[in-house]
Amino acid sequence: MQKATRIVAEAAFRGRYAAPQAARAPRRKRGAAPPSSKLLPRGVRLHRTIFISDTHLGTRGCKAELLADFLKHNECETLYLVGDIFDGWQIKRWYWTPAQDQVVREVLRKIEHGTRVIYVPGNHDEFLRDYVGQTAFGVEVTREAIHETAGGLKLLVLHGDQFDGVIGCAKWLAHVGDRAYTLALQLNDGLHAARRWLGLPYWSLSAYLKRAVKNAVEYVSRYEEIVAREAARRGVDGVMCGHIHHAEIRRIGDILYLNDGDWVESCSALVEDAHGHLEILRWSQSAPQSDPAPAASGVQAAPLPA
Ligand SMILES: [Mn+2]
Repeated sequence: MQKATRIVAEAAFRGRYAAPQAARAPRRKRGAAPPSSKLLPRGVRLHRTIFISDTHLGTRGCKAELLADFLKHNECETLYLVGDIFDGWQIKRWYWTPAQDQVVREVLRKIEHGTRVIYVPGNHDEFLRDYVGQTAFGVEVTREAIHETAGGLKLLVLHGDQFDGVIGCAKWLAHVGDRAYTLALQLNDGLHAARRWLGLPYWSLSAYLKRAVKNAVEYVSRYEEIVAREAARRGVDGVMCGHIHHAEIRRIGDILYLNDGDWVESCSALVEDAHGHLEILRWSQSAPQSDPAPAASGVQAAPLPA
């Protein structure tokens, strides 16, 4: 059993995007009573809104135990599933575990207890885009959404894959850069021996990796800028997306750029409290500790296949 731990990040943002005056009363769901902090069991936190994406259920990469644990210990009035929740691309190699089952049960339990769940499909679960405008099992499916924070900010909520074509950096190289780190260390010795045996000249793996990481970082920042530009064009205050597996809260011009990360590597969610404060939560097995500032994450900026 995973120990519930919470790592708080981006504390600096606390208060910066808070409600200018008193927070507005959150909108109540029709019918079921909303979750109330008075009734919460110990160790459970109540948020106004939780955003998660890129859980890639159905793959081996999905950190389902941690995700189920997170959902168990974090309640909310509204839960946004910001795409790539199920991985339909892996349907031929479908991988399902009791923990992944538990994730689904946790979401359904939330609905039963009055949480509004809004599902914005991504590219890996685009088969669900056929259900846009419909509600299934209490989950509202929509192409994109506008979320208004308790502080009155209008956030455009979308997965973000529609910007892939205009980024102009090689995503596959960013992807390779990410994968290369884990593989390279294992392959390094064998690779050098093999190249020597084949009579090939020395080839610097580290130089290659440096290039790949630089590309990955460029990819992320290009993506963030393009998404923010779209948000500005749409006249909203901010944009909440996923897709590149890189959690972030930052200002880009007048736009508040928010990305809730993923549950393949970083195990992160973006949460809003009753006053409209926005923060990134990272869920981990280890003891709670402060999360370094986003810029300090360095090589972890490399995105995954989005
Ligand atoms: Mn995606």
